[in-house]
Order: sequence, then structure tokens, then C-alpha cells
Amino acid sequence: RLSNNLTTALNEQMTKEAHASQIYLSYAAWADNNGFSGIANFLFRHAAEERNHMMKILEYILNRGAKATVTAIPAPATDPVSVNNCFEKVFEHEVDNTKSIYKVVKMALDEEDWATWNFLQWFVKEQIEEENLASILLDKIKIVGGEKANGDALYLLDKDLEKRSGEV
Ligand code: OFO
Repeated sequence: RLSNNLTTALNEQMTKEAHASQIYLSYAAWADNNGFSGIANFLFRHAAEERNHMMKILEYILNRGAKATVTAIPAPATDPVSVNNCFEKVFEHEVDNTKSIYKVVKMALDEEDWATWNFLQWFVKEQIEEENLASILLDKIKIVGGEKANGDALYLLDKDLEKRSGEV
């Protein structure tokens, strides 16, 4: 059975994944409103991924016979001010989330709860991919000029992301 501490930590992480989903959803809506339908699609797909992460944790808590507490989800951060800023926010968010997952991993290690430790390794691996993808996006926008990227460059970047898989 999960300890009280790990139950609390996993419930909090579950809400964080739901929050991440809301963040991506809000950025996707922002991108679509600003005419970047490719970026919007990419972010919509990613919002769905984050919801899956939330479900994964919810199911794990239930499978271990602990109480899953579904709470209110904090409001997403403010809208990005530019595509460059959008990708910066995505990258920062993923780095923060990695830190948050590592804290729960450390707790599982300290408690010698190897089932939870093992479960969390999926998230550890996932975060490598997510941070990597966010940093690739950030590099791309920097290459085309960052905040100063012109309309042609943003148009091509938007097209590129239309095709890119949301599986990150
Ligand atoms: Fe983007 O991360 Fe979930 O875990």
C-alpha cells in the first residue's frame, strides 16, 4: 500500500499533469487565435498527452489501493506574448515538471517503495524526451530570429509543426 506521504505527492503530481494539460490547451488556443494553426495543432496534441499522464498517475494510485483526490486545477499561466515566448514558456514548464517528478522519485527511493520508484521511471524517461523536444523548438525559433523572427520564418515554422508528431 502507498504511504500517506507518497499518496499526497502522487496526487499533487497528478494535478500538476492536469495543470500542464490546461497550460498547453491555453497556449494552443492562443496560437490558433494568432493564426498559427500548425503550432496550435501541435500544442493541442500535447495537451492530450498531458491528460494521459494525469490518467496514468490516477490509475496507479487506485491500483495501489490508495485514495485518488481529484481537485480543482489551477488556472494556466498568462498567454505568451510571441511564438518565441511561447516556446520559452513550454521549455521552462517542462524543466519545472522534471524537478517535480524527481522529488517524488526521491521520496519513493527514501521509502524503499520500489513499485512506485519503478512506475516513476516511465516519467523520468518521458521528461528527457519532453525537455529535448522543447529545447529543439526553442532552438528552431532562435535560429529564425527569436523575438525578431519575421512573418516568412514563422509561417514555415508553423507549417513544420503541423506535421510533427505530438508524441513527446
Ligand atoms: Fe510534459 O510532462 Fe507530463 O509528465
